[in-house]
Amino acid sequence: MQFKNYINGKWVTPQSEKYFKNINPADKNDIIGEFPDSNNADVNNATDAAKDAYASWRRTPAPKRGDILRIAGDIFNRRKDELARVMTREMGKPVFETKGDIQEAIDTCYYAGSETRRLFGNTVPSEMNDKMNLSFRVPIGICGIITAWNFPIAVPSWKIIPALAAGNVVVFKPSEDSPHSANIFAEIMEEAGLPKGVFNVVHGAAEVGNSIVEHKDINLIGFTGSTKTGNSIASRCGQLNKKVSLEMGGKNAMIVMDDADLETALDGIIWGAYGTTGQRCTATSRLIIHEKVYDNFIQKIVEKAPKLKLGAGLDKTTEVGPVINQKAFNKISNYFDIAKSEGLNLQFGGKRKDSLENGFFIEPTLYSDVPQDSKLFQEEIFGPVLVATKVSNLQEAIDAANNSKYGLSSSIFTNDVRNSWIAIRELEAGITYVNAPTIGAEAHMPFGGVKGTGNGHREGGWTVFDIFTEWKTVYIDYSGSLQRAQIDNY
Ligand code: UN1
Repeated sequence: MQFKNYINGKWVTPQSEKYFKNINPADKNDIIGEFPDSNNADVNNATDAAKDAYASWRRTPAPKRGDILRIAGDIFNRRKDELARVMTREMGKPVFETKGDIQEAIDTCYYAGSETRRLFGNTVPSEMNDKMNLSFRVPIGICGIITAWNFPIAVPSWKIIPALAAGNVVVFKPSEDSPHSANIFAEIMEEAGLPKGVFNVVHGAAEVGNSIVEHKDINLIGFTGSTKTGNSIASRCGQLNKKVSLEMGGKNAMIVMDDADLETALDGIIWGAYGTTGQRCTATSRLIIHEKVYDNFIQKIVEKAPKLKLGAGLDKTTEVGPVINQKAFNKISNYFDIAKSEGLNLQFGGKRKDSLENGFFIEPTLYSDVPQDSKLFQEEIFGPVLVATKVSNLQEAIDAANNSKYGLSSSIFTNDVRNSWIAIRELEAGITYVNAPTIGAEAHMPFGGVKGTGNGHREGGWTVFDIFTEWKTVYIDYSGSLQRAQIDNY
């Protein structure tokens, strides 16, 4: 089956007349369909449509925009089961996880939809008599949204829904690994009543991404993906004077202190490290354990993790799905070779799942006693690979956690209130969990990271509007004569 782009409220074939194949990562022989391998002309068409639509969308009363977004939330809810299966088929994670992915979008629709009745500004006294100062949020214009495949609905929704709530219009380039989910996203926005041209989907690869970044009418780029691509987009946006928000890699650490509840910490590490097959930017990929409980805790993981059931996400009994594609499979396998050459201590895994040869299946993996200068301790692997390190006190644990170029999420398991507050204060990360793994962000809270993870922005919650709006400052003088600021009043 051939799928189309969604431009100006219509499903259209690409100007390029080229297509790429999307396959099921759990079964390479299952072809989901062909999607447009679009070009510059397709991006131009989408941007022209968005530009036309912007004129009236930005003037639509914000609460009316919110009404449409809340209806979109209702439709995501109605289509949850069906969309979850589509998403699982194209990106692999089990259906209970893809349902959670959609739930984040539902939450975002309801939250951002109701935020349109606030979008508060500030009213401030003037320095002068008979004058009032105020400031309020205004939209930015056309937003180019470029996202990854690991949360095909949730992550785009974190950007697209608040962008629209604030009165912007969108040109969306989904990942080539999750294009079908993006088309259903567009169907839902259309059914919710979004006017034509306000939201457009252009499928494709780097050419589409580059055209979006370069387009003179696109005012903002919202990007989630690799650090390498994000950095190059940001430098180009710097030259073009475009606003850019980046959400890139993570190498998130979980600390387990000697006073921790080890059974909860065990459940936490299994979910944090191997849930979504480790393919979350928030995945728990480093485990830092107090020496007093180190051997015991490693042993608990060794007993539990290898029993996780690998398989196709559409199978109800599956706990861990495949990795996304051949490239990811090769990249992760290469880390197993690096681990061998570094002489790392393999506890389990470290190889493909041979019995599931039709898909990209990799066994959950644990290396213990991993030195902090190991590539596996430092680099984002984006797979079911966990490294563990031993420390002798809280300060060493925090130093180990902070020994990373990334700073997205972090976690500490402890029952000591002092340990937890010191960790909250000292961990260099945008997010810190106490007694929970590094995953599980909620849609109404700020989401993002420090250091190599981002560029200072926070999606989610109220802070996302700092990305998708500008401030308009207004001075209203009702004195009836000219009052010169800083001169006549001093
Ligand atoms: C991501 O990996 O890009 O907190 C987002 C979590 C999810 C979102 C992850 N709610 O892990």
